[in-house]
Amino acid sequence: MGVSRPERVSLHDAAERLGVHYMTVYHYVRTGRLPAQRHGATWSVALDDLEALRARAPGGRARPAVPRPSRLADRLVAGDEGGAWRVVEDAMASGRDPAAVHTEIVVPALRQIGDRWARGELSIADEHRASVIAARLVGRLGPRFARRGRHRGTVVLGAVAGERHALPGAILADLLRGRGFEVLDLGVDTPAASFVETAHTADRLVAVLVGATSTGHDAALREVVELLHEAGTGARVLVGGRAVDDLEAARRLGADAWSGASAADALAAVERLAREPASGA
Ligand code: B12
Repeated sequence: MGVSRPERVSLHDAAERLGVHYMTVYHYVRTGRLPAQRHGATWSVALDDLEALRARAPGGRARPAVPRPSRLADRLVAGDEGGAWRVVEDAMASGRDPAAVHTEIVVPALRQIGDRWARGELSIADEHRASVIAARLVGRLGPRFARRGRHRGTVVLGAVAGERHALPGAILADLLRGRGFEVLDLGVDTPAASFVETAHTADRLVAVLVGATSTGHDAALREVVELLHEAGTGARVLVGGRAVDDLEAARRLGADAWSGASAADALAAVERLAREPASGA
């Protein structure tokens, strides 16, 4: 006695009080935004928690807060594709555009998963399962980056032979598409000659981005850069990705420039090149 227990209501009541559909409240519960208790087949929520949710939303209506990357990381690791996609939807409902979903939520979530793997908290199997779902999310978001009208020039992008991290390139490709560039994404494990072949076919080539995420691919990076320069494509060759530390490392690999430490850096580097007249050929 003496401790007052918070009053609880059903999800239908909660939906009415928030002025949203029942499924929206159910979604809040499933994604952890609204604490709930299960009694058999039904759920109840505390009025205090409902008020806290309402207080976070402008106008008193339950507008989702920007989800934390850890929420996405948890859903990815749990193998919960539906829950992971709901995190993306919540981010967009909270006003984030698809580019911000990538840079503020998907990329940090993937990095958290890598850190957890490095600390021994996740197995390689966990990481594989999580990245398959992440790839599906990236695929679902892809069409939202399409731009109409004449493109601003072409970027050829790919990860070198031996490199299997596909997500960094796929994400960067979409961010570039969102800025109006045509992107020819060669994916991972790309033979050096394929970069050259693709660069030759590109319409108004702005740059070739050659990347590696895990270390140990310097020889392959150098080979691609050399071949591109020798082939007379006229391409400005940028190397980047997590495995290339800085401009000095990029120069040692023979590149014209470094694409930077983040997606934002890479976008800025390509934007700069797009404003300059093309060199040579
Ligand atoms: C998912 C993942 C995998 C998946 C990849 C699945 C896929 N389809 O992509 C799988 C399970 C296959 C995998 C395998 C391995 N992985 Co792994 N992986 C990751 C993880 C968790 C996320 C990678 C990712 O997508 N990151 C998010 C991206 C978007 O961020 P980003 O790398 O910073 O990329 C941005 C910039 O680099 C930038 N960028 C700038 N310029 C350019 C230019 C180009 C051309 C590109 C492409 C990008 C780019 O654009 C990107 C977009 O923002 C990372 C952890 C981490 N910190 O990233 C480990 C990580 C990269 N993996 C690691 C390792 C060790 C491995 C394995 C050796 C062992 C393992 N863990 O299974 C193998 C090796 C595979 C190989 N030979 O290539 C290490 C690498 C350490 C190192 N020093 O090399 C990391 C850092 C984990 C860790 N904490 O140690 N991995």
